[in-house]
Amino acid sequence: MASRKQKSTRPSDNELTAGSGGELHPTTRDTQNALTTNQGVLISDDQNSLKSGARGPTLLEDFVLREKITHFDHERIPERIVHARGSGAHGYFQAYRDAGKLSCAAFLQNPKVKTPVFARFSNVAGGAGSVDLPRDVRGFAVKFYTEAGNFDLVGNNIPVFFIQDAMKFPDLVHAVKMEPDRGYPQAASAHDTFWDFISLMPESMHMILWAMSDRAIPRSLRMMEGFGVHTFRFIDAQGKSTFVKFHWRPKIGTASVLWDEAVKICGADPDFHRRDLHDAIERGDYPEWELSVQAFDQDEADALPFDILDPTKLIPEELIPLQPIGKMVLDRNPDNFFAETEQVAFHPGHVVPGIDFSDDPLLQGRLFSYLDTQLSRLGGPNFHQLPINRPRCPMHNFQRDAMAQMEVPTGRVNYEPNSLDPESPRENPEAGFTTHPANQSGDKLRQRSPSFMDHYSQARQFYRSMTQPEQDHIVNAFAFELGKVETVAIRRRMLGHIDTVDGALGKQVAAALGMKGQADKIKPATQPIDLQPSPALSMLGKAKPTLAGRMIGILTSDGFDAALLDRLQRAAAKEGAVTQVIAPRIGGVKSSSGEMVQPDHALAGAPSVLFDAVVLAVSEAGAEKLATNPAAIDFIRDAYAHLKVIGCVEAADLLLEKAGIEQDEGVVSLDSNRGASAFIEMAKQGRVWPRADSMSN
Ligand code: HDE
Repeated sequence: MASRKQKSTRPSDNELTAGSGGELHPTTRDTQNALTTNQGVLISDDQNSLKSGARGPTLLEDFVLREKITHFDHERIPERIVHARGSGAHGYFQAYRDAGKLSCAAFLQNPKVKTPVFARFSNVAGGAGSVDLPRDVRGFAVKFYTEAGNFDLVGNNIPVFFIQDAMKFPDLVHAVKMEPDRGYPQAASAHDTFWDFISLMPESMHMILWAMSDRAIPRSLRMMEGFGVHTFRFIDAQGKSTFVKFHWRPKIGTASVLWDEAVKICGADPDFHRRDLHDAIERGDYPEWELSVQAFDQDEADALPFDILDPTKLIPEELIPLQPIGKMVLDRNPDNFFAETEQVAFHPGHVVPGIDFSDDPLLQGRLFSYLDTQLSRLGGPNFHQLPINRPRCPMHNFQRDAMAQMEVPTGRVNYEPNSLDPESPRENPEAGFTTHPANQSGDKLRQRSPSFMDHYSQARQFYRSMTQPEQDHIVNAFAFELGKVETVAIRRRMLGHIDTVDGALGKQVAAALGMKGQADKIKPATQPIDLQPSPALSMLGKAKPTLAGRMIGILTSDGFDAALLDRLQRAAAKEGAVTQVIAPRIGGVKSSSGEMVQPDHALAGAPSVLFDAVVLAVSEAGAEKLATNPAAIDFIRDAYAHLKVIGCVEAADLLLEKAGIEQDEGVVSLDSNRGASAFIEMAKQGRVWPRADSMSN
């Protein structure tokens, strides 16, 4: 056997051995890149298991093989029962100003302090390996590592929830997940068990309207709003409580994809959202959100036409405005997906002095559930010691031992009170967390408050607050989802609920399903009322022209105009957009000046659904070739059907013709010198909505 090459090197922490006189001296091996077992034994051969003879059986004695395989066998931990598929990033939160009037929370006091955060965005229904763009609610969870302990704001991208009481959560989740006998559908609510449950739970109607809206198919995790959903409390230094609702608003605005895009993106790039977040942070385009609260007292709460403890209701911001309190910037990708994004353990019960709970019965149930789930997901009660979960402030107590203990607590004292160690941790009545002394009294009973009984008014308000395209999408979403429901009685029941939400909506959905006049008659527990529409609920209504963070796909062919590409790239960069060059082949594309350009994508792997706007920058000869390429025709047809702005050189006319496209205001000529900027101006407006009408005529 060849002798092991030995070098004397500087010792590392885990490589010191005690020498004479207690002195530590280095072992004689190169630890920089030595492959070892988990016990630190150098490995001589990582290619072959130990066998009895070169062709003989493997020996049980091979501890190197067994350790490696055993570790591998246990690499996965149980995935989250909901929100299994998620993407995370590090960053910071910075308060705009001292929020002491509302809350004494340490991280809200000093605008100079940047509090580290870790955010995780997630899908709810699908497994960890499912796709990014099913129709689904998105989780929006943020862990603030504050100087007074960890605060987790575990919210969603929709401000209300399906159910009012934690008792129904397991049923809801069972109903939406794959059906238990057949094991499908994965990551999809369009099946009988989900709609059966929903049709029997009128309290879910408000959330269902949101789930059928564009909110459930976001364009990017960076373009989602986030909500704390429940009413929480802020507590000031004097102990005064103010109710608050939390809101996150993305700096680059909200945006969604169309349903047909969502379906196609799931095939073209199942990691569309995860990649988008990762790439944006890698290129220094850091996503940013503003955190606001709606703050109100008991009198204001009492004046609202619904109960602030009911998580199926929101407070229109036209009634109680948003007060911005700070911003979150995500500026660092995780180093390791498993160690950070997978092992991060959020819990709405992780609050700090200055923040407290309300009696919302859904929140109360969550306060039990999250700690409990971490025990089985992360293997025991020491998950707070994992680097991603550890508080960044000092942490001392007498909790000891248990599975996966990673600390070595010292000393004789592991109890309190004690007299043996005066330095050991003690409680702090002044600065310690004190629960707001809300007065509680009442009979013990299992009952839903009568103040929770109006299930339709806010659903109606939501629908009536949408713009026309948004309303159309809701109709289409219902038609798609209910179209997948096999049981006719469930469809009829749902049509009855939708009718109760809004008669016109009900008619359109029934017509789309070919089920006119078949809606069940629903008898609401409380008759719905007509609330004032809330324009702030519409994403399109409040969208500002922008290309920030958006992606432009430029389809090229050999002989493309290099100067035009340069103009486009510069104009797009000025608006904060990213351009990507697509070519027939990944090996390269030759510009008109003979320069070989390395494209970002081959056409076959870059359908137009991956971009917000597209450009056809082809040469005449290139257009002729592409005219016989189905991927090129699909690229254009889809871009047009998805109401995208299309920039074209004259040579692309042949392709437009082949794709059967009628030129409209959204098809912008790039042939003049002003072409690139005209295209950018048009693309900033977003989708070409009038085209939807002309296409449906
Ligand atoms: Fe969750 N939820 N949830 N939830 N939730 C979990 O915790 C639960 C609810 C939310 O990125 C689980 O660690 C109950 C509302 C997010 O790791 C679990 C109820 C809202 C995430 C759990 C709710 C959320 C979770 C699964 C009703 C929005 C992902 C794994 C009483 C305000 C956090 C885990 C992450 C995850 C329970 C309802 C948001 C099982 C019992 C309402 C963003 O503990």
